Amino acid sequence: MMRRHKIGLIGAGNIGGELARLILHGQLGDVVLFDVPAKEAQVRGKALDLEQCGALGGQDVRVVGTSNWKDLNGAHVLVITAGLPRKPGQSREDLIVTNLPIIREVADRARDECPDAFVIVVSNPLDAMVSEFQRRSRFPHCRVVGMAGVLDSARFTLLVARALGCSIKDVRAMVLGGHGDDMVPLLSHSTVNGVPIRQLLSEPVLLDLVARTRQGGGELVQLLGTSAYYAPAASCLAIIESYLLDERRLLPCAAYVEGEYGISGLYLGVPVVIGTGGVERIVTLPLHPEEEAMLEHSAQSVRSMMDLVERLPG
Ligand code: TXD
Repeated sequence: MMRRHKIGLIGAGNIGGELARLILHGQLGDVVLFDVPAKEAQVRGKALDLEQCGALGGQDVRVVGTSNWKDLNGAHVLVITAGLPRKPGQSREDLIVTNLPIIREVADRARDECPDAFVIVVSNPLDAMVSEFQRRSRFPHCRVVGMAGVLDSARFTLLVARALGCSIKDVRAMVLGGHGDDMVPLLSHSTVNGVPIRQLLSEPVLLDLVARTRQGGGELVQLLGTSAYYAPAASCLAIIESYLLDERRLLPCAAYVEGEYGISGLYLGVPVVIGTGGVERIVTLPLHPEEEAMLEHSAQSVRSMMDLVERLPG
């Protein structure tokens, strides 16, 4: 019989709830929705509601709502969205003081309960959170990634498709770097069915698309009063599928670089191959000199955030 996968969602808020629904829909595995004890009843209710959804769709998936880490025992995948989202006017970095102690606690418990899990960190500020999770849990780097690039690339892809009035299916656009306002949408590797977008759109239009991609998260926070969640959940799903189904997709994720792109010793958004081995490979693309400089600048912002993390006790 095929092994049933156990997928733990740490943080059962907007992204956790939507991701649970997507996993159920795709029957990727059983879900454990975990949140703080004060929200236990709510989370159990969410889990039951989802199982009833499965009864309608014929999806034989178990969804458990809990605040007990023991229920995460032996999970194959963990997705961490625990922590506060942004409110209008806040930067991702503003969340560090509240979310850092949370990620530290989660890392300690994950090491005890599911030491073999593949971990996707989502909480903001993303690059600092994923790095701190790995440092604290001591999980191998290949089993800890941060989700941001898949989402930022989806935003860039949509903008390119809308600017050209073409199908989204034909656009391939990738965003690298940290998950901050200096992320790097790669114009040199973005195409419409293989045709470089520089041949299709003028430079001022392209620069506008880059700026709007960088502001994509902020725009959503202004409109919703909190962070986006449908597209972030779908982005997590793409990474989970690539891992569990050994798809070996090339996805931009925050991964630990050791010399790739001339940058070392930190988590940064780079193209990685995700398969059964987790991060199986970091792919080094030839970059335009301007993009290289932007990536270094973005890495510098991540380093400054890491300096801040080191100064916060715990
Ligand atoms: O691209 C990306 N990486 C992101 C990141 C895109 C969008 C949002 N991004 C960040 O994800 C956002 O800034 C937040 O830091 C997280 C989660 O966003 P979400 O929208 O799901 O936030 P919610 O709805 O507030 O859910 C967070 C839940 C909430 O139910 C808390 O009670 C819970 O996290 N929480 C905890 N769960 C478990 N354990 C602990 N300690 C804990 N503390 C809070």
